[in-house]
Amino acid sequence: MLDLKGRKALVMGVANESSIAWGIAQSLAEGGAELALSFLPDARGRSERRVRRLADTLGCGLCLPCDVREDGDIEALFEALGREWGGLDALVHSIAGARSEDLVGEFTGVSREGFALAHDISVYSLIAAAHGGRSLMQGSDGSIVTITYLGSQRAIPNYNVMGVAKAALESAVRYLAAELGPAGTRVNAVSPGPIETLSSSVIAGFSEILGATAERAPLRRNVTARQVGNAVAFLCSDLAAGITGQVLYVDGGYHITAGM
Ligand code: NAD
Ligand code: IMJ
Repeated sequence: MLDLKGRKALVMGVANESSIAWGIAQSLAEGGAELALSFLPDARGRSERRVRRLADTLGCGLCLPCDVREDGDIEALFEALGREWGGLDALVHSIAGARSEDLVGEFTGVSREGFALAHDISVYSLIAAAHGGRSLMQGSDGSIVTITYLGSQRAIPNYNVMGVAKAALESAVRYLAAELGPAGTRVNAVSPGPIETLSSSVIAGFSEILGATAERAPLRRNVTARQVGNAVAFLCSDLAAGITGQVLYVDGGYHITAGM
């Protein structure tokens, strides 16, 4: 039985109710975990109000701002968790970011700055969070989970610099798993198929991508954020005690197919 009672879990990356991170938070809460959410703050406090309203529905009192481009924000986040909880059992990273102009057209046109930004937000942030949470997770059979995409392995139209960043993210999962394993911390990634969220719905032709994916996937349907959340909850639980350094596809089997 999946049981996360008494486990303390941080979920990074809830922007709104369609965020994959929100599906993950719901699944972890259903498993009995106590939650903290971190969000990207904005000047007007709008995202904070939105995320707090969602957190309240799960009885989650800890909503903490964290812009992962800021070392000080990451330090402050884990300081606050140390103060409030004194330990951490699960850390979920569901964050990506690139310039919109780098997610369309020619990959060779990416700028040095655009490349660095995508890797800073989407890859370095996982390493920095693992570093920040490391001492809090020590001795608790901790679990770190990040969210990747098939564009790390295949040249998917327009995914471009994010594909390179996701390949680096999956490699970081393996290096983190190797380093943190001796302290009992497991590190894995979940790779969902396309889901309509803030980060995907702005992509040109996204509804066509959803349709084509559902048609070709062995399960003949798209996946939901809750299905991703359930896989993350599994990886955070003792049911996955033997799994680390892995990329688990939650994509209806799409990645095994070949188009002809
Ligand atoms: P989303 O927009 O809801 O989530 C992305 C999150 O990243 C947001 O909460 C955003 O605030 C956060 N973020 C961006 N820059 C940040 C910064 N500087 N500091 C802190 N947070 C920052 O979209 P989503 O689709 O739920 O994306 C979550 C993860 O899922 C991403 O890693 C994405 O690559 C991955 N993913 C998405 C899909 C999809 O089709 N939606 C498929 C596979 C993988
Ligand atoms: C993103 C771009 C191109 C093709 C894409 C995607 N496909 C899918 C996505 C096929 C599924 C969504 N995805 C997996 C992502 O990781 C998206 C990351 C992302 C999206 C945006 C959009 C708005 C913006 N910056 C972004 N940075 C990262 O300004």
